[in-house]
Amino acid sequence: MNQLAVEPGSLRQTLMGLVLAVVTVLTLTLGDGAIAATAPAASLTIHLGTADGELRFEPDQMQFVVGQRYKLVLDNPSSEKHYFTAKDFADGIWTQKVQAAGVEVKGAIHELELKPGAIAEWVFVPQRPGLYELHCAIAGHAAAGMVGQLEIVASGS
Ligand SMILES: [Cu+2]
Repeated sequence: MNQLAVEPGSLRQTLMGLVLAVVTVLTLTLGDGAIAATAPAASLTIHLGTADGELRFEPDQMQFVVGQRYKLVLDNPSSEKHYFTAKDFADGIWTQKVQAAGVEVKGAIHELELKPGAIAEWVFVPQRPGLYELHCAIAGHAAAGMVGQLEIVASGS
């Protein structure tokens, strides 16, 4: 009754074949964003306001490359709350997640409010090249200079 016995060599080949098949299926199933999601993220930081109360983003200009994965760290070193408002930019990226104070939000985000001392991490992959405006939505802050520019450039440019 040895009908089910398999030679060790051929069993190993069968398993290797299975592994290859699974890897192939996974690769074909995952979209661009999902593949990029496993790549290491370049970490960048933007401060919302300054410790001495200046109404500006620091830095107020940033460039991103299509298809690369970024972790954008936003913090608020000032004593008042600020907004990171960049709606067109948010439409031009694929957001993997936004993480803040133990909470992870998945999916599209257009605007973040940061209270004094708050930190948030926005992990995303730029999709659409363009020059996008950033501002703080608190009354008077953009007029006082709390604006910026976020640029997405095509890879290789
Ligand atoms: Cu502000």
